Order: sequence, then structure tokens, then C-alpha cells
Amino acid sequence: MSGSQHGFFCFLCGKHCSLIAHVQDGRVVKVTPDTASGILSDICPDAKGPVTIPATYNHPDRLKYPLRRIGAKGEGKWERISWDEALGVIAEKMTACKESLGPESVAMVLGEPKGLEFAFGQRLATTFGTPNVITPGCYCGVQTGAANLYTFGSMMVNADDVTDPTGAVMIWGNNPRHIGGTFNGMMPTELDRRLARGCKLIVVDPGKIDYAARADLWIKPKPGLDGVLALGLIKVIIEEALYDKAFVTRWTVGFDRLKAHVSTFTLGDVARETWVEETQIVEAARMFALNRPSILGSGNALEGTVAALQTCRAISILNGLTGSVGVPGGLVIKDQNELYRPGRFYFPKGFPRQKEGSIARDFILAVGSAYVPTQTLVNTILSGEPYPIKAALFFVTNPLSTYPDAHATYEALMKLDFMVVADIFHTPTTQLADIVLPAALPGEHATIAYWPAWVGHVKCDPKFIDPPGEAWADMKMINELGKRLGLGEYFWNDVDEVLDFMLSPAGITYKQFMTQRIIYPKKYYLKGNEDRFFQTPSGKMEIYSERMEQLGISPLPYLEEMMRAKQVASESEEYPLIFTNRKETGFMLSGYRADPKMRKRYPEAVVEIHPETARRAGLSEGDMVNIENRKGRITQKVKFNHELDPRVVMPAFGWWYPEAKEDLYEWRKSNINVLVDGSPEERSTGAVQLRGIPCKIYK
Ligand SMILES: Nc1nc2c(c(=O)[nH]1)N[C@H]1C(S)=C(S)[C@@H](COP(=O)(O)OP(=O)(O)OC[C@H]3O[C@@H](n4cnc5c(=O)[nH]c(N)nc54)[C@H](O)[C@@H]3O)O[C@H]1N2
Ligand SMILES: Nc1nc2c(c(=O)[nH]1)N[C@H]1C(S)=C(S)[C@@H](COP(=O)(O)OP(=O)(O)OC[C@H]3O[C@@H](n4cnc5c(=O)[nH]c(N)nc54)[C@H](O)[C@@H]3O)O[C@H]1N2
Ligand code: SF4
Ligand SMILES: [Mo]
Repeated sequence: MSGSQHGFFCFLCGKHCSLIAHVQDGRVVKVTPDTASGILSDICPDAKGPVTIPATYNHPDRLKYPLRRIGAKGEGKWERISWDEALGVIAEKMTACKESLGPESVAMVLGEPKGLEFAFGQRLATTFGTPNVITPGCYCGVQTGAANLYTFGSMMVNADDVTDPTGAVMIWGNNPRHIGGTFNGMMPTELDRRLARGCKLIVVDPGKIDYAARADLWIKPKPGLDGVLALGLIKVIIEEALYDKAFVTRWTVGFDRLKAHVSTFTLGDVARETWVEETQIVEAARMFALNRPSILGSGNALEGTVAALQTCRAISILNGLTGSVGVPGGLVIKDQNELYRPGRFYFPKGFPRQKEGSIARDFILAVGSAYVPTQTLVNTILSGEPYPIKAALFFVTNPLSTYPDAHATYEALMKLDFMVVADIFHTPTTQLADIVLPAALPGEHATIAYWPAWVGHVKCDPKFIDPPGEAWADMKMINELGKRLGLGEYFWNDVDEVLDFMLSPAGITYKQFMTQRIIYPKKYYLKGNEDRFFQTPSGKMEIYSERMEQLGISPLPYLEEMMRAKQVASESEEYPLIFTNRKETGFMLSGYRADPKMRKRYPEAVVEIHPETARRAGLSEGDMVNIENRKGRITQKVKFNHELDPRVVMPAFGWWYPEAKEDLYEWRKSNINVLVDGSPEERSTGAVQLRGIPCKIYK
């Protein structure tokens, strides 16, 4: 038998562990961690890369051919068609929409990217003329990114120094070992190295992640009100004068206004709203501020509330007050200029961002980041306001399982006149499509991975096997569609030509990149870069942001802003419990539920409940429980967790059942987004309340 080995990067979560694919006779027989190259391979305890990737490459249910729906939406009846026919139908429908209603009546809907599919999706939308590109940015990444941008002028990430000391680490609403959002590039290996040197650890999480067990302090806040807690810590740091005075004097603007604001409330107010005792708030503030440099890694839990932007602003300010920005062992800037700028790829010369025409024009930071919040798409399809959206193309996304207000999403997808979905498997969303396109995974085609962009790594994912059947890379689908739409001058003869093009700033070819495998970013400290470190108008860290004020956004993270979350997230007599969620440790979002090994480990949706809360509801472990609020009702299986606050329940996210073919994969049975509202929204980014939602439970 002929065998070969190929280095590549895990495409399941943002940590992108370095892996080796073992190929025999054209099949991947095994995937193992890469222990030899020295590139980080921080495999999660579930070993999703080694387990799920070979299972997915070889899965019999992979989509293999373009399909056209022949039954009713959701009926599951399909006929195989050729790529030529599929592209012809799609181009014809898009052109018809453009001619009758304008290009903006076609939406481009994108999920978390793995390689260049996001870039291609944006480029096609731009050149076709629609500003309506929908992404999960409204509750993923944008709030952290924008807070960093307005506070520091650019994204600040973990310095990951091997030798420099970090005195304290705070992990806040982030699960670095199992999940790996890598929002500030904090990898478990780097954390563990610091902890081994005696660095203090604070965890702020309603659930006991592995790091909570090792923490010097574990805080279990009320879900959804982290912004209030962050202001409480800031208050202690300012009023006990624990901040870095030299840094604050030389490098910040607006400190006095923040000081004045935090004097308007008491620590008792903070404790009451967040369920965190005053003594813990004080202890956390002291531990974080007195063990400098200290770094705070906040995760996705803070981005899904109606106060998300200001919560993330408070987190950025907290980081900065300790002077741990731009120093070894703290947070630094990582700049990657060896990849063609993605923004320029999205908007080729002569195509500026069309903010005014976007259905998201009221969300000023959303249009600034060129995305439409997911629920804005749903509302627009349903209402026809401000104008109709009739057709949509979906790449790498499963909205029926992941968008808030799942019933509204269902209605909207049912109402679309024309719907194209590209995926690797059938999902609840593909079942509502008119055309389904089979996608090839990294490894089945050559690509470049650069996401999450702020970590600055550019990685090579070469092709080492053929895709199943006639599956194509998303970027190829979009490239060929672009040509069909008469936009050939913005696309490539052969899509693989784009790989050399993207690497042109690095001065290497894709072939050379295959040996090099990774391009690391350049790291900047404050020292030596004083004149350009903070790319803000003042050239300093902006505690008070006039730029935000000019945009009509609160220039300081005021307590009143944080309390907007409370209006949505308050328990009541009818709904006395608060639910929140984390991502599933065994799966990526709603995907990969068809991997048999992982499904054996995690066969169904499980809700964690405190035993006392369960007892009061007459529930035993293993029972099926109804979780209900005014939006709807779902069912999950009870698991006791005595570490949870008895007022909090933690249902599983992203569940549908690929084996339940008859009933649209039981898309609503366990889907927590049935219980999530699509409004109100954070005013500038469109974030909705995903964490901290009232509910009740019963048998
Ligand atoms: N295995 C796996 N990995 C993934 C993903 C996946 O689905 N599965 N998804 C990827 C994506 S798209 C993202 S955005 C990242 C997200 O990665 P993370 O940033 O780690 O986000 P979550 O897992 O959503 O939540 C992190 C932690 O927040 C806690 N939490 C929940 N609600 C609250 C709250 O109100 N306050 C506080 N302080 N904590 C809270 C949860 O208990 C959890 O431990 O992970 C990526 N990686
Ligand atoms: N209640 C609640 N809702 C949430 C969250 C939450 O924590 N709670 N998290 C939010 C977050 S952070 C995010 S990022 C969103 C994510 O929401 P989505 O963007 O919908 O993400 P996924 O569920 O991963 O859907 C990705 C789909 O792409 C398919 N896929 C995988 N690889 C490829 C490929 O190479 N090509 C193509 N075409 N398809 C592929 C997978 O099979 C899967 O069906 O969900 C959000 N929704
Ligand atoms: S899913 Fe696991 S193996 Fe894959 S990148 Fe994430 S942590 Fe690494
Ligand atoms: Mo996300």
C-alpha cells in the first residue's frame, strides 16, 4: 500500500492545531497531532481534529453532487444535477432579481470561515452589487474587535512570550482548553507555562471550566451582566489606586471622567446585580491589578448580550488600567502584512462599501464592518422593509440551528423565493433550499487559512485527497458563479491562481508556502514604537472615546448601558431561572453531529441543572426536561451539576438530530434558539441577548 503524510491545520475550531494527515490509497486513514514541527498543536481533550476530521472525510453521508429540490421545502426530495446546470440556474435567478428589484434583493449569507470562502463570498456580493452580506459578527468577534479598536486603535493580543513574566491571568467567559475562541490568542500551552511559573489565575464563568478548578479565584456571575461586574472591578482598581499611575498619566485620555462615573454607584449595587459578593470583587481587582503584567482573555460569552459592545469596552479598559498593554508578558499588537489585505479583497478597486443601501444601515458598527446582523436578514425577509430580499446564498452556515429566534428564522427561510445552500452534509437549513451545493473541505482542496485574523497567523492547508463525488471548494463555487454572472474580470481563470495572488506580499508562491506551512505575524511592543503604537486619534489609549461619541455611541462604558441587559435578562415569578450556554466541547457549533465516535460520546442535548433546582422540579438525572419561556419550549436531557448556581441552567447549544430525517432533523426539539429573542439589539453591532435569558423548567 502506498502511504504518505501531510501537515495541515485543524479546521474545526479557531485554535487551528497543527496536524498530520496519514493518507493511504487516496484516503485519510488517520489524523495525528503534529509533535515534530514546533508549530503549536494544542489539541482539545476531545481530540476533535484527530477524531472528527478523518470521520468527516470518509463519511458516507457527505454531500457529493449538486442537488435540486423536487418536493416541498423540508420534504427531503432531491434530484442530482450537474454543476453546469446548478450554476446556470443560480446565475439566472440572481440576474432576474437584480433586474426586477435591484442587486440588494439578493443576500450573501456566510458563517465562520475556514479558508478563503468568506473573502470570496464578500467579493462576489460586492461586485454583484449587494451590500447585504450576513455573518455571525453580530454576536461573534465584532464587539471584542471594536472595543479594542476604539480603546487602543488596534487589536491587542497575548504576547505569548516564552520567558517574560505574567503576574496574573483572568479568563472571563472563555473556555481556552476545550473550545478555543482565541479572541486574544491565549492558548492553553501558553497559559499552563505561566501557571507553572506561579502566575495567579482568576476565572469568571458560571460554569466550572477546567481552569476554574485550578484558579486562585473562581467567580460565578449572574449570566449576561458581566459589564456591570467589569465596572465593579474598575471601580475598585481606581478607588484603591491600584492602577498603573505612570501609564495612565502618560498614555491614556479620559481617566478622570471614568473615575467620576464609577463614583456614581456602589459596590453593593454591583454585587446585587451580578450575584457576586463584594469581597470577591475586591479580591479579584486586587489580584489582577497588583500582579502585573496581567492579561485578561474574554470570550464569546461577553459578545452575546445587548450590552456587548460596552461590556467589551470595559474589559479593554480594565486591561489598560494595569498598564499591561504593549509590554512583555502583557498584551501586544500582532501585525500581519504578508497576506493580501482581506478588506481589499472584499472591496476591489472601484467598489466602495455601500453603507447607505445596506439593510443594516442603522447599525453603525455593523455596516462599518461590512456585515448585516442575522436577525436583520430574518426581519427584512419577513417584513419586506426597507425593501424586499427574495434570494439568498448560504455558505458554511446553518441558520435554522444557530440564529436567534429559530421560529422566525424558519418562517423567513420558508418565505425566500430562491435559496442556495453549500454545506458538507445535509442540515436543517439545506432541507429548505432550492439548490444544495456539495462543499469540499480543506485537505480536499488547497487553501490558505488566516482566521481569526487578529492572531495574525497565515497557514497552509494543502490538498492531499480528492473530494467526495463532485464536491467543490466554496471558493471555486463562487469563482465559477462570478464568471457566470459576467463578473469574470474580478475572478480567476482557475481558482487556484488566487493562492499565489494572496501570498504575493510575502514574496513566495503557494508551492514554497507548502514547505514553510505558516507565516507568523510581526509583534509590536510600546517601547520603541511610541509614535505609532496606539492608532487612535489621540495616539493614546482612549478610556473616553470621542470617536465613539461622534458616531452616537456612548463614549464611556456607563452603568446604564450595562443595565440594558438586565431589562432583557431578569428572572420573574413565572420564569425564575436564568439560562446561558457554552459551545459544545465535542462539536463545532451546530456542525459535525454526524461523526459516529463523537456522537457516541455526546449522543444528545444535555442540560446541566443544580441538583436542588432539579429536585424542586421533581427531576432526576437522565430525565427529559422541558425548558420554556415566552418564546417557546424545548426538551433536553437532565444532568446534575452541583457547581452551578441553583438559579442558573446550562442547556446545550446547536443541537439537531441527523438521524431524524422524517422531521426536518428535529430542528426545534432541543434548539435553544427557540427560546432566544431576535430583539432588542445592541444599537451599533446588532448583538442580541444569547446569555442570561429567563426560563422555567418542568418534567
Ligand atoms: N468545541 C468547540 N469549539 C469552538 C466552537 C464550538 O462550537 N465548539 N465555536 C467556535 C466559535 S464560533 C466561537 S465564537 C468560540 C467561542 O469560544 P468561547 O469564547 O470559549 O465561548 P463559549 O464556549 O461560548 O463560552 C465560554 C464560557 O463562557 C461561559 N459563560 C456562559 N455565559 C456566561 C456569562 O454570561 N458570563 C460569563 N462570564 N461566562 C459565561 C461558559 O460557561 C463557557 O465556559 O469557540 C470556537 N470554538
Ligand atoms: N443561542 C446561541 N446562539 C448562537 C451562539 C450561542 O452561543 N448561543 N453562538 C453564535 C456564534 S458565536 C456563532 S459563530 C454562530 C455560528 O453559526 P453558523 O455560522 O450557522 O455555524 P455552524 O453551526 O458551524 O454552521 C456551519 C455549517 O457549515 C458546514 N460546513 C463545515 N465546513 C464547511 C465548508 O468547508 N464549506 C461549507 N459550505 N460548509 C461547511 C457545517 O456542516 C455546518 O452545517 O452561532 C451563533 N448562535
Ligand atoms: S477542534 Fe481541537 S484539535 Fe481542532 S483546532 Fe480546536 S482544539 Fe485543536
Ligand atoms: Mo462564533
